[in-house]
Amino acid sequence: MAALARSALRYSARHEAAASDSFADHVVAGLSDTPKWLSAKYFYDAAGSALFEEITRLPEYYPTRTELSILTRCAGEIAGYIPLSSGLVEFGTGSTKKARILIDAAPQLAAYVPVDISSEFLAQEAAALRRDVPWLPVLPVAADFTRDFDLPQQIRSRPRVGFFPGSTIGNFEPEDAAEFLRQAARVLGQGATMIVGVDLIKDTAVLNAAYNDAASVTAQFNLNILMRMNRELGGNFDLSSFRHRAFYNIEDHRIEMHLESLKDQTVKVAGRTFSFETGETIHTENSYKYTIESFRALAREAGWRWAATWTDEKNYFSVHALRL
Ligand code: AVJ
Repeated sequence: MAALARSALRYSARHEAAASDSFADHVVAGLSDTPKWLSAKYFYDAAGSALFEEITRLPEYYPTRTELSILTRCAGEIAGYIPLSSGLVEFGTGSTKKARILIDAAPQLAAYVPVDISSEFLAQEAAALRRDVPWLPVLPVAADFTRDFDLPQQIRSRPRVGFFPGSTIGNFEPEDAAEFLRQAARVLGQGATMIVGVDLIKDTAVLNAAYNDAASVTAQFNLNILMRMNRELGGNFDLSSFRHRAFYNIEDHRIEMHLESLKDQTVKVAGRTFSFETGETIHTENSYKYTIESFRALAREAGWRWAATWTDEKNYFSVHALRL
């Protein structure tokens, strides 16, 4: 995950329509609504990105280590879906850790194109990768990966492989996830391949534990958005009068994260005043979980043909290869 801002993740079509691109407008739109909401993309300021890195190392948070184990164990097979002289396009590259596993297994790659909204972070990651993998042209693109963007000239005439790890797709509403896959198809073009990491539906206790860790790092990560509003938007949120809540919503197949007000209170932020009742929440994140079948159906609906799926022995996480 990026050390700086994460690329834009649309929380839902409704929210997107209500909120403009600025953090202040977003906060005013989200906190004026009933129920209140904020987009998960605003978690990732410098402090939030560091907290997310900490989350990925928690014993309860299985997704990152499980996906890394799948990529490592299956790299050879996955590389079989990467055509000769193709360009690997990573959507929303934070760290290049996962891409490096594919790159090491796919010497047939002609270029690596990390796409991220944070150009500064991209430049750092690109420089480090060029040092470590001197044979591979690294062509970073600073763009919002949820919007159409132009691929570098150098890979336009080559086969293209999209890479979207981390179950970041789970932050989208399912309709928006399908729209993202359609957009990726447009950007990558005919004949493209897509490799996507998707967290799977599993025992509710395992899911709940992953977002309610004993060390409360996820709670800090969630509460950090209040700190960010205080710092960047002149807010006066009292962090001790809100608490982290996360639970698996079985009907909607998603983890929901909320910040719950522990008392009746008013808060000033972005030049406005918002009131909270005791128990009222700000809905800060959805993290959708899929079955292998439900993800294949989503991909199919978005115009992709399923090609292969890799999982771990507990079926906690999945990596899919799709073809256009
Ligand atoms: C980065 C969206 C995949 O949903 O598991 C981790 C973010 N939120 N703990 C996830 C997150 C709380 C994470 N994703």
